[in-house]
Amino acid sequence: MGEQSFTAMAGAKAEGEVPHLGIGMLGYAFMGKAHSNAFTKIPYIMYPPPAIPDLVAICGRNQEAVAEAARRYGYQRYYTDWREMLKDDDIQIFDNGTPPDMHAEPSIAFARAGKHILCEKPMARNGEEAGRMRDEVEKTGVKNMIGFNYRFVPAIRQMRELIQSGALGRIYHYRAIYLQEWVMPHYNLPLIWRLDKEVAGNGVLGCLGAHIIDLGRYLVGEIGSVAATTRTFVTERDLPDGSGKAKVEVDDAFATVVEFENGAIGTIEATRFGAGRKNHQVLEVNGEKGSICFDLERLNELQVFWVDDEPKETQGFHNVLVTEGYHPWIENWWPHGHIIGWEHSFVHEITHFLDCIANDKDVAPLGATFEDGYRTAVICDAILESAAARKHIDIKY
Ligand code: SOE
Repeated sequence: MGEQSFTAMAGAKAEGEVPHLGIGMLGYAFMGKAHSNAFTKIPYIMYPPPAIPDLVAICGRNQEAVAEAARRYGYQRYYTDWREMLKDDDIQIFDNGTPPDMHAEPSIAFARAGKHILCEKPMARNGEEAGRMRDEVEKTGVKNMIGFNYRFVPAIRQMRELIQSGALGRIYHYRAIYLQEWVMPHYNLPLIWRLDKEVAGNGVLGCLGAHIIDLGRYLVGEIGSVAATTRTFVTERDLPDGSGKAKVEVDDAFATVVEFENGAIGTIEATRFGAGRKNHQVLEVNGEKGSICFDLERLNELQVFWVDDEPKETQGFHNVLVTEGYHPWIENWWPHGHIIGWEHSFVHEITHFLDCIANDKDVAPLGATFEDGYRTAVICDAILESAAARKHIDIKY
Protein backbone atom coordinates (compact mmCIF):
# COMPACT_ATOMS: atom_id res chain seq x y z
CA MET A 1 0.00 0.00 0.00
CA GLY A 2 1.47 3.33 -1.10
CA GLU A 3 2.17 6.03 1.48
CA GLN A 4 -0.41 8.39 -0.06
CA SER A 5 -3.18 5.79 -0.22
CA PHE A 6 -2.53 4.77 3.43
CA THR A 7 -2.64 8.39 4.53
CA ALA A 8 -5.81 9.02 2.54
CA MET A 9 -7.48 5.90 3.89
CA ALA A 10 -6.51 6.55 7.52
CA GLY A 11 -8.09 10.00 7.22
CA ALA A 12 -4.93 11.45 8.71
CA LYS A 13 -3.70 14.71 7.25
CA ALA A 14 -0.26 14.87 5.75
CA GLU A 15 2.14 17.14 7.69
CA GLY A 16 1.82 19.84 5.06
CA GLU A 17 -1.98 20.09 5.42
CA VAL A 18 -1.92 20.99 9.13
CA PRO A 19 -1.25 24.65 9.93
CA HIS A 20 1.40 25.59 12.45
CA LEU A 21 0.72 28.19 15.15
CA GLY A 22 3.63 29.83 17.00
CA ILE A 23 3.31 30.00 20.80
CA GLY A 24 4.67 32.78 23.00
CA MET A 25 4.40 31.59 26.62
CA LEU A 26 4.60 34.10 29.46
CA GLY A 27 5.43 32.28 32.69
CA TYR A 28 7.28 29.04 33.32
CA ALA A 29 5.98 27.87 36.72
CA PHE A 30 2.93 25.62 37.37
CA MET A 31 0.79 26.74 34.43
CA GLY A 32 3.81 27.18 32.14
CA LYS A 33 4.58 23.51 32.81
CA ALA A 34 0.95 22.34 32.37
CA HIS A 35 0.53 24.27 29.10
CA SER A 36 3.94 23.29 27.67
CA ASN A 37 3.15 19.66 28.46
CA ALA A 38 -0.13 20.01 26.56
CA PHE A 39 1.46 21.73 23.55
CA THR A 40 3.90 18.82 23.26
CA LYS A 41 1.25 16.08 23.49
CA ILE A 42 -1.34 17.62 21.13
CA PRO A 43 0.28 16.75 17.74
CA TYR A 44 0.45 13.00 18.44
CA ILE A 45 -2.48 12.46 20.84
CA MET A 46 -5.19 14.70 19.37
CA TYR A 47 -4.36 13.20 15.99
CA PRO A 48 -4.75 14.60 13.42
CA PRO A 49 -4.36 17.91 15.32
CA PRO A 50 -6.27 20.98 14.11
CA ALA A 51 -2.94 22.77 14.17
CA ILE A 52 0.57 22.07 15.39
CA PRO A 53 1.69 24.41 18.22
CA ASP A 54 5.31 25.47 17.65
CA LEU A 55 7.11 26.31 20.91
CA VAL A 56 8.57 29.58 19.63
CA ALA A 57 9.35 31.41 22.88
CA ILE A 58 8.93 31.40 26.64
CA CYS A 59 9.31 34.53 28.78
CA GLY A 60 10.11 35.15 32.44
CA ARG A 61 11.96 37.74 34.53
CA ASN A 62 14.62 35.39 35.89
CA GLN A 63 17.04 34.72 33.01
CA GLU A 64 18.57 31.56 34.51
CA ALA A 65 15.16 30.04 35.27
CA VAL A 66 13.56 30.93 31.93
CA ALA A 67 16.59 29.67 29.97
CA GLU A 68 16.31 26.38 31.86
CA ALA A 69 12.55 26.25 31.12
CA ALA A 70 13.21 26.87 27.40
CA ARG A 71 15.65 23.95 27.35
CA ARG A 72 13.41 21.70 29.47
CA TYR A 73 10.22 22.24 27.42
CA GLY A 74 11.83 22.75 24.01
CA TYR A 75 11.16 26.40 23.22
CA GLN A 76 13.21 27.83 20.34
CA ARG A 77 14.18 30.90 22.38
CA TYR A 78 13.43 32.83 25.54
CA TYR A 79 12.89 36.41 26.62
CA THR A 80 13.14 38.16 29.99
CA ASP A 81 10.85 41.03 28.91
CA TRP A 82 7.41 40.34 27.41
CA ARG A 83 7.68 43.62 25.47
CA GLU A 84 10.55 42.03 23.51
CA MET A 85 8.54 38.85 22.91
CA LEU A 86 5.72 41.10 21.63
CA LYS A 87 7.94 41.94 18.60
CA ASP A 88 8.43 38.28 17.66
CA ASP A 89 6.60 37.75 14.36
CA ASP A 90 6.85 33.96 14.67
CA ILE A 91 4.23 34.10 17.46
CA GLN A 92 0.52 33.84 16.62
CA ILE A 93 -0.75 32.84 20.10
CA PHE A 94 0.11 34.64 23.34
CA ASP A 95 -0.31 32.30 26.32
CA ASN A 96 -0.39 34.20 29.61
CA GLY A 97 0.42 31.88 32.52
CA THR A 98 1.39 34.52 35.07
CA PRO A 99 -0.24 35.66 38.32
CA PRO A 100 -3.32 37.88 37.92
CA ASP A 101 -1.51 41.23 38.24
CA MET A 102 0.31 40.41 34.98
CA HIS A 103 -2.79 39.42 33.00
CA ALA A 104 -4.17 42.75 31.80
CA GLU A 105 -1.26 44.78 30.37
CA PRO A 106 0.51 42.06 28.38
CA SER A 107 -2.72 40.44 27.15
CA ILE A 108 -4.06 43.80 25.94
CA ALA A 109 -0.74 44.57 24.20
CA PHE A 110 -0.61 41.19 22.43
CA ALA A 111 -4.27 41.48 21.40
CA ARG A 112 -3.52 44.92 19.92
CA ALA A 113 -0.67 43.22 17.99
CA GLY A 114 -3.23 40.79 16.52
CA LYS A 115 -2.19 37.74 18.51
CA HIS A 116 -4.79 35.24 19.75
CA ILE A 117 -4.85 35.17 23.57
CA LEU A 118 -5.03 32.27 26.01
CA CYS A 119 -5.01 33.70 29.55
CA GLU A 120 -4.93 31.63 32.73
CA LYS A 121 -7.64 32.01 35.36
CA PRO A 122 -8.58 34.06 37.20
CA MET A 123 -8.76 36.46 34.27
CA ALA A 124 -7.89 39.52 36.33
CA ARG A 125 -7.87 40.95 39.85
CA ASN A 126 -11.39 42.39 39.52
CA GLY A 127 -14.26 43.03 37.12
CA GLU A 128 -12.96 46.43 35.98
CA GLU A 129 -9.61 44.99 34.87
CA ALA A 130 -11.31 41.98 33.25
CA GLY A 131 -13.69 44.32 31.43
CA ARG A 132 -10.79 46.21 29.81
CA MET A 133 -9.29 42.93 28.61
CA ARG A 134 -12.64 41.77 27.23
CA ASP A 135 -13.18 45.11 25.44
CA GLU A 136 -9.75 44.89 23.78
CA VAL A 137 -10.21 41.41 22.30
CA GLU A 138 -13.69 42.36 21.09
CA LYS A 139 -12.20 45.40 19.38
CA THR A 140 -9.35 43.51 17.70
CA GLY A 141 -11.33 40.33 16.94
CA VAL A 142 -8.60 37.93 18.07
CA LYS A 143 -9.66 34.53 19.38
CA ASN A 144 -9.59 34.50 23.15
CA MET A 145 -9.91 31.92 25.92
CA ILE A 146 -9.57 31.77 29.71
CA GLY A 147 -7.91 28.68 31.21
CA PHE A 148 -10.97 27.25 32.95
CA ASN A 149 -9.58 23.79 32.24
CA TYR A 150 -12.19 21.82 34.22
CA ARG A 151 -14.67 22.46 31.38
CA PHE A 152 -12.42 20.02 29.47
CA VAL A 153 -12.48 17.10 31.91
CA PRO A 154 -14.46 14.36 30.05
CA ALA A 155 -16.76 13.68 33.03
CA ILE A 156 -17.66 17.36 33.41
CA ARG A 157 -18.29 17.78 29.68
CA GLN A 158 -20.45 14.64 29.90
CA MET A 159 -22.40 16.26 32.77
CA ARG A 160 -23.04 19.29 30.55
CA GLU A 161 -24.18 17.14 27.63
CA LEU A 162 -26.59 15.19 29.85
CA ILE A 163 -28.03 18.40 31.30
CA GLN A 164 -28.27 20.08 27.88
CA SER A 165 -30.04 16.97 26.46
CA GLY A 166 -32.78 17.31 29.10
CA ALA A 167 -31.87 13.99 30.73
CA LEU A 168 -32.06 15.60 34.17
CA GLY A 169 -35.16 17.62 33.32
CA ARG A 170 -35.67 20.88 35.20
CA ILE A 171 -32.58 21.76 37.24
CA TYR A 172 -33.23 22.54 40.90
CA HIS A 173 -29.79 22.74 42.51
CA TYR A 174 -26.11 23.31 41.77
CA ARG A 175 -23.84 22.55 44.71
CA ALA A 176 -20.08 23.05 44.42
CA ILE A 177 -17.21 22.92 46.87
CA TYR A 178 -13.52 23.34 46.20
CA LEU A 179 -11.36 22.52 49.24
CA GLN A 180 -7.58 22.53 49.63
CA GLU A 181 -5.45 22.75 52.78
CA TRP A 182 -2.08 24.25 51.80
CA VAL A 183 -2.61 27.74 53.25
CA MET A 184 -3.31 26.43 56.81
CA PRO A 185 -1.07 27.55 59.70
CA HIS A 186 0.91 24.26 59.78
CA TYR A 187 2.24 25.08 56.28
CA ASN A 188 3.86 28.22 57.76
CA LEU A 189 3.38 30.22 54.55
CA PRO A 190 4.61 33.81 54.34
CA LEU A 191 2.60 36.37 52.39
CA ILE A 192 3.08 34.66 49.00
CA TRP A 193 1.55 36.18 45.84
CA ARG A 194 -1.64 34.13 46.14
CA LEU A 195 -2.24 35.85 49.49
CA ASP A 196 -1.26 39.33 48.29
CA LYS A 197 -4.26 41.46 47.28
CA GLU A 198 -2.08 43.66 45.03
CA VAL A 199 -1.03 40.61 42.97
CA ALA A 200 -3.97 38.20 43.20
CA GLY A 201 -6.85 40.66 43.67
CA ASN A 202 -8.50 38.30 46.15
CA GLY A 203 -7.76 35.00 47.88
CA VAL A 204 -9.41 31.62 47.49
CA LEU A 205 -12.21 33.33 45.58
CA GLY A 206 -10.11 33.76 42.40
CA CYS A 207 -7.80 30.80 43.02
CA LEU A 208 -10.44 28.07 43.50
CA GLY A 209 -13.82 29.82 43.60
CA ALA A 210 -13.47 31.12 40.04
CA HIS A 211 -13.41 27.53 38.73
CA ILE A 212 -16.66 26.46 40.40
CA ILE A 213 -18.39 29.74 39.64
CA ASP A 214 -17.48 29.30 35.97
CA LEU A 215 -18.64 25.66 36.09
CA GLY A 216 -21.97 26.82 37.54
CA ARG A 217 -22.47 29.03 34.48
CA TYR A 218 -21.19 26.23 32.16
CA LEU A 219 -23.43 23.51 33.62
CA VAL A 220 -26.56 25.32 34.84
CA GLY A 221 -26.73 28.89 33.47
CA GLU A 222 -26.38 32.56 34.32
CA ILE A 223 -26.17 33.56 37.97
CA GLY A 224 -28.62 36.32 38.94
CA SER A 225 -27.63 37.04 42.55
CA VAL A 226 -25.34 36.04 45.41
CA ALA A 227 -25.57 36.15 49.20
CA ALA A 228 -22.15 35.46 50.65
CA THR A 229 -19.85 35.24 53.62
CA THR A 230 -16.07 35.44 53.49
CA ARG A 231 -13.46 34.97 56.21
CA THR A 232 -9.74 35.60 56.66
CA PHE A 233 -8.57 33.15 59.33
CA VAL A 234 -4.90 34.21 59.48
CA THR A 235 -4.87 38.01 59.43
CA GLU A 236 -1.11 38.64 59.50
CA ARG A 237 1.83 36.85 57.85
CA ASP A 238 5.58 37.25 57.47
CA LEU A 239 6.72 39.02 54.33
CA PRO A 240 8.58 36.62 51.97
CA ASP A 241 11.80 38.68 52.17
CA GLY A 242 11.83 38.41 55.99
CA SER A 243 11.61 42.19 56.39
CA GLY A 244 8.65 42.04 58.76
CA LYS A 245 4.96 41.19 58.80
CA ALA A 246 1.96 42.43 56.84
CA LYS A 247 -1.82 42.29 57.14
CA VAL A 248 -3.58 39.67 55.00
CA GLU A 249 -6.24 41.50 52.96
CA VAL A 250 -7.69 38.56 51.02
CA ASP A 251 -10.28 35.88 51.77
CA ASP A 252 -9.15 32.52 53.15
CA ALA A 253 -12.62 31.04 52.65
CA PHE A 254 -16.00 31.98 51.21
CA ALA A 255 -19.47 30.47 50.99
CA THR A 256 -22.30 31.86 48.91
CA VAL A 257 -25.87 31.09 48.06
CA VAL A 258 -26.57 31.74 44.36
CA GLU A 259 -29.83 32.26 42.47
CA PHE A 260 -29.66 31.24 38.82
CA GLU A 261 -31.69 33.19 36.27
CA ASN A 262 -33.42 29.94 35.22
CA GLY A 263 -34.87 29.41 38.70
CA ALA A 264 -32.33 26.96 40.05
CA ILE A 265 -30.53 27.76 43.31
CA GLY A 266 -27.08 26.81 44.45
CA THR A 267 -24.34 26.92 47.03
CA ILE A 268 -20.73 27.57 46.12
CA GLU A 269 -17.95 27.30 48.71
CA ALA A 270 -14.15 27.24 48.63
CA THR A 271 -11.35 27.25 51.16
CA ARG A 272 -7.63 26.55 51.38
CA PHE A 273 -8.09 25.70 55.08
CA GLY A 274 -9.79 22.36 54.47
CA ALA A 275 -7.55 20.10 56.58
CA GLY A 276 -6.91 16.84 54.71
CA ARG A 277 -8.36 18.10 51.42
CA LYS A 278 -5.71 18.11 48.66
CA ASN A 279 -7.63 19.17 45.52
CA HIS A 280 -11.19 18.36 46.54
CA GLN A 281 -13.59 19.81 44.00
CA VAL A 282 -17.08 18.28 44.14
CA LEU A 283 -19.99 19.30 41.93
CA GLU A 284 -23.56 18.06 42.26
CA VAL A 285 -26.51 18.94 40.03
CA ASN A 286 -30.01 17.89 41.15
CA GLY A 287 -32.80 17.80 38.57
CA GLU A 288 -36.39 16.54 38.42
CA LYS A 289 -35.30 13.31 36.71
CA GLY A 290 -32.15 12.60 38.70
CA SER A 291 -28.79 13.80 40.02
CA ILE A 292 -25.20 13.78 38.82
CA CYS A 293 -22.18 14.20 41.09
CA PHE A 294 -18.51 14.73 40.15
CA ASP A 295 -15.41 14.52 42.39
CA LEU A 296 -12.14 15.90 40.94
CA GLU A 297 -10.08 13.47 43.01
CA ARG A 298 -11.94 10.70 41.08
CA LEU A 299 -12.03 12.64 37.82
CA ASN A 300 -12.75 9.64 35.52
CA GLU A 301 -16.04 8.91 37.31
CA LEU A 302 -19.55 10.25 37.76
CA GLN A 303 -22.06 9.27 40.44
CA VAL A 304 -25.48 9.19 38.81
CA PHE A 305 -29.03 8.66 40.11
CA TRP A 306 -32.12 8.40 37.89
CA VAL A 307 -35.58 8.84 39.43
CA ASP A 308 -37.16 6.29 37.02
CA ASP A 309 -34.35 3.75 37.35
CA GLU A 310 -35.65 0.17 37.34
CA PRO A 311 -35.89 -2.17 39.12
CA LYS A 312 -36.85 0.03 42.06
CA GLU A 313 -35.26 -2.48 44.44
CA THR A 314 -31.84 -1.63 43.13
CA GLN A 315 -32.33 2.14 42.86
CA GLY A 316 -29.48 4.29 44.10
CA PHE A 317 -26.50 6.34 42.99
CA HIS A 318 -24.32 4.27 40.68
CA ASN A 319 -20.76 4.88 39.54
CA VAL A 320 -20.05 5.52 35.86
CA LEU A 321 -16.49 5.12 34.58
CA VAL A 322 -16.26 7.89 31.97
CA THR A 323 -13.63 6.12 29.82
CA GLU A 324 -15.60 4.70 26.89
CA GLY A 325 -14.79 5.76 23.35
CA TYR A 326 -18.16 7.49 23.19
CA HIS A 327 -17.34 9.71 26.15
CA PRO A 328 -15.83 13.16 25.36
CA TRP A 329 -12.19 12.99 24.08
CA ILE A 330 -11.58 9.45 25.31
CA GLU A 331 -11.13 8.00 21.77
CA ASN A 332 -7.94 10.10 21.56
CA TRP A 333 -6.44 8.22 24.51
CA TRP A 334 -6.80 4.58 25.57
CA PRO A 335 -9.24 1.66 25.72
CA HIS A 336 -11.95 1.85 28.41
CA GLY A 337 -10.79 1.67 32.00
CA HIS A 338 -7.33 3.07 31.21
CA ILE A 339 -7.96 6.30 33.10
CA ILE A 340 -6.63 9.76 32.28
CA GLY A 341 -5.52 12.59 34.58
CA TRP A 342 -5.67 16.25 35.53
CA GLU A 343 -3.03 17.23 32.95
CA HIS A 344 -5.15 15.91 30.06
CA SER A 345 -7.80 18.58 30.59
CA PHE A 346 -5.19 21.09 29.32
CA VAL A 347 -4.56 18.93 26.22
CA HIS A 348 -8.30 19.04 25.41
CA GLU A 349 -8.64 22.73 26.31
CA ILE A 350 -5.75 23.93 24.18
CA THR A 351 -6.71 21.69 21.25
CA HIS A 352 -10.11 23.38 21.29
CA PHE A 353 -8.41 26.79 21.14
CA LEU A 354 -6.11 25.73 18.27
CA ASP A 355 -9.12 24.34 16.38
CA CYS A 356 -11.07 27.58 16.85
CA ILE A 357 -8.13 29.58 15.49
CA ALA A 358 -7.21 27.24 12.58
CA ASN A 359 -10.84 26.72 11.49
CA ASP A 360 -12.37 30.06 12.59
CA LYS A 361 -14.78 28.47 15.09
CA ASP A 362 -16.32 30.06 18.19
CA VAL A 363 -14.46 29.36 21.45
CA ALA A 364 -17.81 29.65 23.30
CA PRO A 365 -19.89 27.98 24.62
CA LEU A 366 -17.60 24.98 25.23
CA GLY A 367 -14.49 27.02 26.03
CA ALA A 368 -14.47 30.02 28.35
CA THR A 369 -13.97 33.30 26.48
CA PHE A 370 -12.86 36.64 27.88
CA GLU A 371 -16.59 37.41 28.26
CA ASP A 372 -16.90 34.35 30.50
CA GLY A 373 -13.80 35.37 32.43
CA TYR A 374 -15.22 38.87 32.83
CA ARG A 375 -18.56 37.52 34.12
CA THR A 376 -16.83 35.32 36.69
CA ALA A 377 -14.73 38.31 37.80
CA VAL A 378 -17.90 40.39 38.26
CA ILE A 379 -19.52 37.56 40.26
CA CYS A 380 -16.39 37.40 42.46
CA ASP A 381 -16.63 41.16 43.05
CA ALA A 382 -20.34 40.72 43.95
CA ILE A 383 -19.46 37.96 46.46
CA LEU A 384 -17.03 40.32 48.20
CA GLU A 385 -19.61 43.14 48.12
CA SER A 386 -22.35 40.86 49.49
CA ALA A 387 -20.13 39.62 52.34
CA ALA A 388 -19.12 43.17 53.28
CA ALA A 389 -22.70 44.47 53.17
CA ARG A 390 -24.19 41.22 54.58
CA LYS A 391 -26.95 41.23 51.94
CA HIS A 392 -28.04 39.72 48.57
CA ILE A 393 -26.34 41.38 45.60
CA ASP A 394 -27.80 41.20 42.08
CA ILE A 395 -25.28 40.50 39.32
CA LYS A 396 -24.95 43.34 36.82
CA TYR A 397 -22.54 43.17 33.82
C1 SOE B 1 -4.36 26.30 43.59
O1 SOE B 1 -3.53 25.46 44.35
C2 SOE B 1 -4.57 25.64 42.23
O2 SOE B 1 -3.33 25.42 41.62
C3 SOE B 1 -5.37 26.57 41.34
O3 SOE B 1 -4.67 27.77 41.11
C4 SOE B 1 -5.66 25.87 40.03
O4 SOE B 1 -6.44 26.69 39.18
C5 SOE B 1 -6.40 24.58 40.32
O5 SOE B 1 -6.66 23.89 39.11
C6 SOE B 1 -5.58 23.68 41.23
O6 SOE B 1 -5.26 24.41 42.44
